[in-house]
Amino acid sequence: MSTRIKHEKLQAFVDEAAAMCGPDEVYVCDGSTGEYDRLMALMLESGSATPLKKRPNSVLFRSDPSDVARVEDRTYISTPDRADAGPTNNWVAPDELKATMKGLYRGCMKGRTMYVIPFSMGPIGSPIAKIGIEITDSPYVVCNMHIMTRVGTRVLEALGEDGEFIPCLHSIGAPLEPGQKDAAWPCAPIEKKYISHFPDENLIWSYGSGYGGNALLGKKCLALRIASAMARKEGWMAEHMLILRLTSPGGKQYHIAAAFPSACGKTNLAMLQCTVEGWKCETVGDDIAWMKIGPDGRLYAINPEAGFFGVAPGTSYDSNPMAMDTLHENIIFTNCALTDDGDIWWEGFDGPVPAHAIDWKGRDWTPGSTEVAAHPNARFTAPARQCPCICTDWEKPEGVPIDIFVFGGRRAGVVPLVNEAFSWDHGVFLGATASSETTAANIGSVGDLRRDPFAMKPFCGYNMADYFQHWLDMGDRLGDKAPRIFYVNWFRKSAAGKFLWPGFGENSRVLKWMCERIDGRAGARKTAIGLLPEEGALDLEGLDVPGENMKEILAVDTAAWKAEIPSLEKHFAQFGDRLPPRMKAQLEGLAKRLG
Ligand code: OXD
Ligand code: MN
Repeated sequence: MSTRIKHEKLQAFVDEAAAMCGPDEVYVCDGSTGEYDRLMALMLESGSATPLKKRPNSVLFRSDPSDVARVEDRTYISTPDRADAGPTNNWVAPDELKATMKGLYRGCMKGRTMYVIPFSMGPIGSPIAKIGIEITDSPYVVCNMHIMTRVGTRVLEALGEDGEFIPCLHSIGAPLEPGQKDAAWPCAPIEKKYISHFPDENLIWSYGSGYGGNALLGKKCLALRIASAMARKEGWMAEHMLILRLTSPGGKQYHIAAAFPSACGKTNLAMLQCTVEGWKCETVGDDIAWMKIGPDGRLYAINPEAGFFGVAPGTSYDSNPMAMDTLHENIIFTNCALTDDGDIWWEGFDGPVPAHAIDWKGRDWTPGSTEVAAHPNARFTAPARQCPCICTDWEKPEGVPIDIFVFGGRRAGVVPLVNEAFSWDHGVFLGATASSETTAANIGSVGDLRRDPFAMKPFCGYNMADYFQHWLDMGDRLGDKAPRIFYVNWFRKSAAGKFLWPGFGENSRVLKWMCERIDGRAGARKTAIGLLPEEGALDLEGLDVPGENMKEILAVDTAAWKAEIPSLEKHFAQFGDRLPPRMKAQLEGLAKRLG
């Protein structure tokens, strides 16, 4: 039985969507386990989900091969003035985009149920949380939202009769005629997919895709694109950042928020297993941080999500044991391979490669095949509470106080292992110029250098130059309570192409140095690009990295940095006179220091 709505504006949103999309039925989600089980049973019965014998209450989905990832070139920030979306976003005028999408939405839910999902980003009642309502015709989306967010009646109760909510309309764009057999993964063709954001109205319209961030609208659409625009107006921050707590042997806690582009090991860092004696790491979040200034003037962060939507390939007991131990039960896997004994598998999984599997397209697969068994963007949807190293305070309504911001990227050369910013403005400059080499997970040729400011390029819901200014404004407000800013590169290689730093758990040594910097206990040497660990300041006890590697990885190659200047200038030039003068001054300062 559908839950009753007592909120006039919400009822109007539901009625309008139903009139436009024409579903057979409307169902308001209560968020119960029974509801999840019922919907999953329907999908198991129809064959769109496959049960996994080896993992209780876990299933595998295979998406349509055309619907496997976020579609950045079909993603729009639709503001009345194009300049407000900025040079890094796709733009169509709101009237035009709405007219096109209304044409697609008309009758698009025929033959289907329209689900109304009340969800909270952040613990219900947290002063940092926000409520959204997702309307969708996909039961897969409902079940994923059950894991990724807090959903149901308790959210409706928090909303009351006139609370604020962010309307999110989603359709897979595949109406069913009477008697028509449904596809295992219904969706619309690529040219009909639209992931649209109207920041002036706090409104999200998504059409044509059932996958990940295109369809689970609480994540990238609400918690980053719309929230970043709201945060600017309201004076807080919505960032593409993991949050972790590090505890020293003496019991002192440090909270770190870190931003990295895709495929730079964000989930691995969030679930780090410290190799330095006596230090402990706990996970607060692996993808998104919402931060507000607290009564004491410090910056407090919550993880607005309740689950992990992690990339499966490459995840193993070697790379991320905590993630592996999160995945034993209650998981939705998408586009992984299926083994003959009823388990999932992907490239990089522990143990022997199975002699036979069913690949993500549902075909027989054997080792040596020219194709991968799991799609490179195959995912697990996992409840965060199942993570063995989830922080005891991960749902604390007021959040955790952030001490340190880290930016980074994947660079084979030039950028050293770690670098501390001279000042807040310099730290904002490091974030604004963050760069990474493309991997197989990105479009374009592997190894191309891309600027991905604050790892927010695909997620900033307004003009990126205004976003830099918002960071500067937040720093002005935080003053001496502002977190310290660092930049890392775990991926530097030797001339022979070998990684110089072991990474993974050993990264805790670098985080320890940052904590000691905060406490004024670790030394740094001043270089043209920032403050680097002085000789002996990094704790390398028990680590088998040759001295010459350490020297190379902490070297500042002035000529190579000078050669970066034109690319930095070009990057900033795209923002024209909207670029904050303080950013321009930082670039000039760097050029001057390099001589
Ligand atoms: C993600 C991403 O899925 O950043 O988190 O693409
Ligand atoms: Mn992400």
